[in-house]
Amino acid sequence: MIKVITFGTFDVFHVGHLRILKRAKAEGDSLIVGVSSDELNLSKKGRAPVYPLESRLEIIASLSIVDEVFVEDSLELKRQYIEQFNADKLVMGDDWQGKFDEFSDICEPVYLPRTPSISTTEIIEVIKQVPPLK
Ligand code: C2G
Repeated sequence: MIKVITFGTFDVFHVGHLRILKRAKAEGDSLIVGVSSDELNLSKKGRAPVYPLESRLEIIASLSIVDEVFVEDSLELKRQYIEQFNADKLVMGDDWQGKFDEFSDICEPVYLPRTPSISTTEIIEVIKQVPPLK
């Protein structure tokens, strides 16, 4: 039984998020997802998420490939989360390449290629440009 853990904000859920979760699940037998709190997102990205934590948690928890969700309150608690959930692998997109290698004493870090040409930031920009209805 290989347990996989991954982390993210998953704001304005899109196909890039879905694909990384599918590929994370395929790395093992069960998938545990840490969803960033609103405060963590604000401190990481300098803006509040569009979808509040409750909505983001509900979306992720409803996916059939996801076995467990929890709230990621701080980037500094990663080691604790990995131990708490007994994770064998930590999967992240390659925008985090090498960033979690310090945990290789307790689990295997795996970095997967991001889906090109889609991001929450870009979606927000595109929506901003939509002209108002006459
Ligand atoms: N992702 C992807 N392809 C995209 C966009 C995102 O594969 N086009 C992946 C990211 O690499 C990440 C996951 O989707 O593994 C979630 O992305 P974000 O919500 O942007 O997560 P982030 O804010 O980077 O939070 O402790 C780690 C952080 O909580 C990660």
